[in-house]
Amino acid sequence: MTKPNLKILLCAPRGFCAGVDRAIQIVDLALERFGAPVYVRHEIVHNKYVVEELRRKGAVFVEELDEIPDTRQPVIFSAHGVAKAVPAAATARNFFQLDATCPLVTKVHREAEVHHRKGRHVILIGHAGHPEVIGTMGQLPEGAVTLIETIDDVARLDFAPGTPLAYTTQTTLSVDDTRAIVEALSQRFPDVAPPHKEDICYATTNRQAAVREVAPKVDAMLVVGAPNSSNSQRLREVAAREGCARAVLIQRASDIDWSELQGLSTLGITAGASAPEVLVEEVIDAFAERYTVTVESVRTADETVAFNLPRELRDDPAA
Ligand code: 2E4
Ligand code: SF4
Repeated sequence: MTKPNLKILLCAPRGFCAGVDRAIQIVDLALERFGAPVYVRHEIVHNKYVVEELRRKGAVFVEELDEIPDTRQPVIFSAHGVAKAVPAAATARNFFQLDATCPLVTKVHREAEVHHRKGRHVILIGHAGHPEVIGTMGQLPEGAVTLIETIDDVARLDFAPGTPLAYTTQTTLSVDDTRAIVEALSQRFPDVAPPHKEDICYATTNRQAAVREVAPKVDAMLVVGAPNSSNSQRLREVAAREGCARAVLIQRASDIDWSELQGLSTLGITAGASAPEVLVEEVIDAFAERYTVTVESVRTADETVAFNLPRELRDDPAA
């Protein structure tokens, strides 16, 4: 029996960003230099495959520092960043700390601090309960940050007239939703201080743009990524909003619901910033078993961003 044809449009850029690459490298190098175990607070990035690979090599994942025994082995903070109380508690226990927080998240942390120092109340646009939001809110004292998630939340803000305000955002939000929230915010509070440079990061922006380009051209869009991955969830939303009726988030090939994906002639594939390319390849291979596939890359941006490793892990610490 001949297989039906399927044209796959592969979004580019997709998958690992510079912050994820750096975070995983930090765990790998720590294992190499200091041996197992190394402790990692929270999933280093939101991907089970990545976490399992590192666990296999000797990483021990915990949610909180009190799960870690007294040790001189490295304790690594995940790419999403941590509240100030976390390194403080680690220092109190004499832990050897390695910070895998993405430098673009750290940038938001420092920005929030500057606003606070200048007497501004900080409005954070983000998703409640997400570790990055917990980390950013935890840069400032209790009550100094107000979290908003939607345009409706803007209407509910009740600052006294004349309160100096600033806003910052989570790095992985929907570019379109955030624009609308910021517009509403600036309308209600014309003097609200914006970020120096956009807080939604380059990788989030570029991955969403590629999906926006591909989604209208395909019968279905698969986003390789985890349910707890904010940036991956946003990619699925963008595809659905661009009119792609079947926009689905899958962790890997075994998640594909073949009954839901019948009658395809074109398929878009992308991957969240925390999803390794090997899982994209696995998905393409699964389709190649059922279809005669042609794969075309649709590139909407080139990425050259790379971040330095923490000093403790550089070959030449003076460099
Ligand atoms: C830190 C900041 O934040 P999200 O849930 O998208 O994290 P994930 O681990 O999926 O992606 C990496 C990352 C880490 C993104 N922004
Ligand atoms: Fe950093 Fe952006 Fe990647 Fe998040 S998605 S780790 S902020 S580069």
